[in-house]
Parts: sequence; structure tokens; C-alpha cells
Amino acid sequence: MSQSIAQLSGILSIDGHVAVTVSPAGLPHLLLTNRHGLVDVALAGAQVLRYEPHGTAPVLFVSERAQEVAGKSVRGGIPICWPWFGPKAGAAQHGFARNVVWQAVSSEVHGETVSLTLALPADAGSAVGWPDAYAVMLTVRLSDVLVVELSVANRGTQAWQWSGALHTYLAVDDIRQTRIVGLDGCRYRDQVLGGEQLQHGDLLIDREIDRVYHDRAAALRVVDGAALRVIEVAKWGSGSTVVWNPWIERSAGFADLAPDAYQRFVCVETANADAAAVTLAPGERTVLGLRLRVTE
Ligand code: TA6
Repeated sequence: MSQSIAQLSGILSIDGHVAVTVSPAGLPHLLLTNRHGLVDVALAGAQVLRYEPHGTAPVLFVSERAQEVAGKSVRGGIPICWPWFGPKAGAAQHGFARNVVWQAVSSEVHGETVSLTLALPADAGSAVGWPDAYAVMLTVRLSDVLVVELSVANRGTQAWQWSGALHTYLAVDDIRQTRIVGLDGCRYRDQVLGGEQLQHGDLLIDREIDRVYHDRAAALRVVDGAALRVIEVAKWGSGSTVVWNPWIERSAGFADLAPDAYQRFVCVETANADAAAVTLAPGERTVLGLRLRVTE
């Protein structure tokens, strides 16, 4: 059962740091603020939609054609793909977690760090035929960086497997002047050309890119040459990184993306996809974590 605005406020509001707001579409959001910046999280999908450190342009891209409607994730921010990544016969692409309203659990302030924890409703899976019992939480932590952690526990009596991603849309000023540093020498599955390939040098985005890198490196850097800034994407509990940009022709297939929007984002997704899918024994718990930090 969804929580009212008054209930959400009662659980989460902290004066000067966590506010429950209502978006223009009439849906509840949580706004985290501290002296370093702000984070805006939609309760629908537990989707982080804005991360704005003071003095810098927004770190996350959100499409100007995005529509915020119940049951569908917004094109931008950090949609949560879980408990599967990619297409699945007879089911929604990227799982159900991004399409349902999450529940407020707690918020707290420790020194400069403001955090918020939301839970995926326990019955969201059974509603779409997912058989396994889980406890899934998302914690968002704002300090001088942004940390997002997806905690997944097996509450059933048998082992099961999940795949997924924090499908992060990073904003860049000009995709043609953007490179991703840290994947040199990494193998990847190319979802555009097919087959397995090896990355040579930095990744330049100069065509449609849709790749699952079998990458366990702790951190990558997205160098935005036009904005003269670097976004560091650090991760843990993750065995793959997905990089996606639809480029010109594929963009036309997305009603919620303007034709030129591909120039202003690249998805660098902290993932457990393909062979990195996670098997959880009964009672076992894993954490998929992401840290975004802007450096000039
Ligand atoms: O993560 C890359 C990808 O799976 C692409 O293949 C592309 O379809 C994209 O995500 C967007 O997926 P969505 O279901 O959000 O439209």
C-alpha cells in the first residue's frame, strides 16, 4: 500500500536536510540537501533524478521529453534495473524495480552526510510472476560526493540469481568531446555489432554504443572535454559496466528523447550483467554500490 505524503514526511523529514516534495506530475520526491549540494529522488522506482553539487552543472542527465508517469521510469537520472538486466521474454526490459513505487524506510544526518533508505515492496515481484523472496533496499548518501547502494538479500529458502544495474545517465556538454578512461584492455560484449571485443585505449563515443564491459575496476573517469570537467564513477559489488549512447538513428526510436539529446549524455552503468549475475544463497546479502564525484 502506498504511503501518503504525511506518512512519508513523518518517516523521512529532517529539518534543513530531507524534505518530501511533490513533483509537477503530482508524485512524491525526496529532496536531500547539505552544504555541498542536493539530490532529488523520486519515490517511484527509487530513482535518483538530480545530483547537483553546488557550483557545478547537473551531474545527471534527464531528458527534456521525459514524462513522469506511474509505472514507468523516467528517461534519465539513475533508473534501477533489477532483478534482471536487459530484455526478458514476456516481461518488462530491465526488471520491475524501476516501475514500482518504493517505500520509505529511514533517513539520517551524520556530520555532513545526509542519507535516505527506501525499500522495494516485498510483493512487487509476485505481482509480475517473480518467484523469489527478497529484501531490497536503496540507500542514497549525499556528502561531498553522491553514494548510491542497492542492497539485495535472499529471504527465501532456495538460492536464486539476479542481474541488474544502476543505469546512470551522466550529463556531458558534448558527447563528441567525451572520453571514458579506465576500460583499456577490458573485454566487452558488443550489443550493436554482436560478439566479444577488446577495448583498446580510452573509449570515445562517436557512434551508437551499447556494450557490456566485463569490468571489475574500482573506478572509471568520464572526461567531458567541452565542460572541462571529469566525473569519477567508482563502484563496488559490480562485475560489469554497461556503456550506452543511442546516437542518431537509435534515438529516433525513443519518444522520450529529443533527436539531439544523445549529444548530452552517456550512460555508464554500474552493473552485474551477463556472467556477473549474482547467485544468493538463502539469507545471503550483496551490495551493488556507486559513487559519483566531480573533479575539474
Ligand atoms: O543499458 C543499455 C540498454 O539496455 C540499451 O540496450 C537500451 O535499450 C537502454 O538500456 C535503454 O533501455 P530502456 O529500457 O530504459 O529504454
